[in-house]
Amino acid sequence: MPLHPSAHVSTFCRDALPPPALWPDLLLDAEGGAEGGAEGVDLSFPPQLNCVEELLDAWVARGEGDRLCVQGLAHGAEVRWTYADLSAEVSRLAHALVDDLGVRPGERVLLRGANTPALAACWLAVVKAGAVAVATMPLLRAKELGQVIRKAEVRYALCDARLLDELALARPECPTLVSVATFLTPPDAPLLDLDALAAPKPARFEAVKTSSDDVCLIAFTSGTTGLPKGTMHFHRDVLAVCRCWPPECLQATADDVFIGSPPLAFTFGLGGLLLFPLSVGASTVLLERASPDALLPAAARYGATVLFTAPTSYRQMAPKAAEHDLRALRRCVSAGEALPAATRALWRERTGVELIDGIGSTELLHIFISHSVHDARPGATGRPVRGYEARVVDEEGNPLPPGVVGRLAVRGPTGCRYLADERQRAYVQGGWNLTGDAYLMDEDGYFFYQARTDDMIISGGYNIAGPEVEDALLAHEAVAECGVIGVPDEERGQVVKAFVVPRPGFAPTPALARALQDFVKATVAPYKYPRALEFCERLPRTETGKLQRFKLRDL
Ligand code: 3UK
Repeated sequence: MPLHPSAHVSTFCRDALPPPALWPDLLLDAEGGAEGGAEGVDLSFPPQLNCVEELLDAWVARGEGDRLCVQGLAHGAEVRWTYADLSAEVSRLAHALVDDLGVRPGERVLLRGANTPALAACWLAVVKAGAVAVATMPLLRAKELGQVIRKAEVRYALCDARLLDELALARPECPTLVSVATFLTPPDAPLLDLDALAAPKPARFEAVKTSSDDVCLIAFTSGTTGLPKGTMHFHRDVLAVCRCWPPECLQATADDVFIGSPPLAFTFGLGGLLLFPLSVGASTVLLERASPDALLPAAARYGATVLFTAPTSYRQMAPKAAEHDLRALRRCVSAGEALPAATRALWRERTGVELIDGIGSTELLHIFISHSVHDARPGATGRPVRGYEARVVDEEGNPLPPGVVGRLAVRGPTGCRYLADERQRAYVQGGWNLTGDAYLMDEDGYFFYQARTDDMIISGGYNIAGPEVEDALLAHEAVAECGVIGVPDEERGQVVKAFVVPRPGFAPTPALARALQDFVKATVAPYKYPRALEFCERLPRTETGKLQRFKLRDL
């Protein structure tokens, strides 16, 4: 499939795309792809497309500019921007980027900040100006920032003034980075203040006429080994994910108020807290701090109706949910790691809301297997989202029958394109994206997560999935959180070991350990029970809520 003529002046992104033979199959309608898309979803895109024009400016053009769009804090004060406000702000910023910083189409612009209206405006301005947004997690340190900047040959950085230190530390090692501007800059600070540059600019900026297959964002994903991988996504990919999962599974309307915790630098957060609300004309609340303790009161205060966060966050919030007025809440989405059936049940019991689980990945941009509130099945992630196909395959890539555990393979309108990375060959094989997850599909086409492929525990000849054992433990009243891994064992190869964080009021005694082991034996096949069990105060997790099993193994 030939690409449309690019509007990029910097050809870096096209040059860094994987060779065509290593791309995944793309299921798009006519124009773009050979396969044809799904019924009921428009996956055709014009040759020329700037996704910000569609997501933001189109609402103003349709006379909906007065609708509430973004809420959050700026310099400690509440911000309430309408679509017209945000559109004007984005235009002024885009002028500043082009006129003052010299940003040209196709150049990479790093974004660094916690979730705020200002960060969202910067992201949209970069993309509207035809440049490429490289958003980074606020907790990244100089070393990791340097890796990202060098890999994506980033030329400009837009940084929340409060997070400048680590970026400044990285800078000497980053020859491509020519300028750093700040937003949310304190008055009189000796910094290149982006907002001061933008303030006098016109409130209209003609979006750069990018091609629908020009790259507009590079999202970095870090595994446990090697340099972070940059995944490249097009303007049309941004619209494709808005057209697939949200209408089918989330069913949001223009009156919804979105809120949640995932950073905009994590594509789960970018979609859930920016792209999806804009795509339906709804509003979004961007919180700098969204720990479970902060999220509940914020959801109540803003009257949030749609919530996005990770499974552990739902589990931690559930006991306190009754203390807050969450009557407006109608959709709660869980992703990032497996949702234990116990957490689903607990959240429903405490809030009355059935969680929507969905598996997505940075490589595929957003969720590709999920369900609506009406067809949730405890323990299952769901079925392929329309527009996507999924199957379970063996080592050679052959489909396996229902009920058999194998590797998850997915394809759809979006897919993996690593920036100049040999690991492309591992993620995409025979046109299918291999996510690295072990799954099984039942007779009804529901997909059941087992474990990460490299995390399957093999003990005494049995294959055991840690998350299943975790699920069993989580049903016990004494367990706040837990993580299950395989540890080396002379006799059995590996044995199942559980790390358990006890709930307040439960003492971490040998008697409790034995009670938990017996509890697991009584709920799942006894050979799966944790022969080793250790209590701890907290579990190691990433900024995106994922359990770091490799750290448990190193303990
Ligand atoms: C795991 C899940 C079971 C799974 C993501 C929604 O998590 C996201 O992207 P990442 O690149 O990680 C991808 C991997 O995370 N995973 C995610 N969701 C689930 N496992 N059940 C789930 N519901 O191993 C997957 O391969 O960080 C999630 C939307 C956008 C995203 N980027």
